[in-house]
Amino acid sequence: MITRSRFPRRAIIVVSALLAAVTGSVTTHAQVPQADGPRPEVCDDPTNSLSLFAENMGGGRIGYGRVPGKASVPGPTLTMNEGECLQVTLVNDSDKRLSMHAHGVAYTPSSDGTPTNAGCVAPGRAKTYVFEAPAPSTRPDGTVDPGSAGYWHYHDHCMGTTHGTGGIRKGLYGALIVRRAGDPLPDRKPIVLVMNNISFNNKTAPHTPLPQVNQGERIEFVVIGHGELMHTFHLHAHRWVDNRTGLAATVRDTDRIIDNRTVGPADSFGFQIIAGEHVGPGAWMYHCHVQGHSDLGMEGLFIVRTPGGELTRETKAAIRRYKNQHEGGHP
Ligand SMILES: [Cu+2]
Repeated sequence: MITRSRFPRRAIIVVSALLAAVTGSVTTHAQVPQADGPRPEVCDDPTNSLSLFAENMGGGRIGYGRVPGKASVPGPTLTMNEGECLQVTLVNDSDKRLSMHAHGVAYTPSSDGTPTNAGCVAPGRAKTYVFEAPAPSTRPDGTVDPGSAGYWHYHDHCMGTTHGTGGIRKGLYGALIVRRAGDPLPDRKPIVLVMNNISFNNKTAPHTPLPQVNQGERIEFVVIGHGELMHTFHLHAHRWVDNRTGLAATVRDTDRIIDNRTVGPADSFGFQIIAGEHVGPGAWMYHCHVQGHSDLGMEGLFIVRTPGGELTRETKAAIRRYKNQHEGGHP
């Protein structure tokens, strides 16, 4: 529920605090009149808050992490539900200016994460960003506000250039999932694959992710593009629907069913599959289908174990062959 705030934020905090003192609870979204013109309809009180720590990693990489010393590429997957508001405090433990810029959600200029809107964080400093995931609704004119549910992402927008080109190149990116009420939840943490120049997650085979899951589990993939190149993402032996969730609404659904999708810079999509459905356990390749890119190492394995969690002999042999094919690959 969003409001047009008509008082400065400081006043809203005071009002909220007073209400909390009186009623023992905090209002989620203050409703106050407007004095100084319209301002963006972004929440004032977060539903959830968390910290991200950006820091230098090995191999010239820089990543985001949930706790100091645990940065990763990609950074932590952030998840919101439509209607929620997320506050993220970014702590810059690296030696370069950086930020966090989110796709798909709503924010005021101060949470834009760009140099233009003074959203960068100097080394040793911290900054708090606030993001809202609007829910769909009907506007007064009868048209539809589509909401914000989707497979989105966040990334640096300050390092190297005003577009964060240097930060993205070094690994400052991650997935942001906004769910709609009723969306099915996966059985495991989402598998996030970022096609960043000639790499998945800044790695080439055989160092790309090799996620292992059990046959029959509901598995969620999030695929994101970054860098300078156009890619195509292909997953072997599985298929999904080319829509918001990757899921068919009914058995008569007419949306296109695909197993390969174009991914340009900052494109993102996701889907859920049942691991090994119709095909069983195996080492199932995922790769960029631009042939020259896959030949340069843009590939990995989606490893489906038996329902009981065992690797079959055939799967083990395939993993060995895959590793042998890529001996000497770049870490
Ligand atoms: Cu490619």
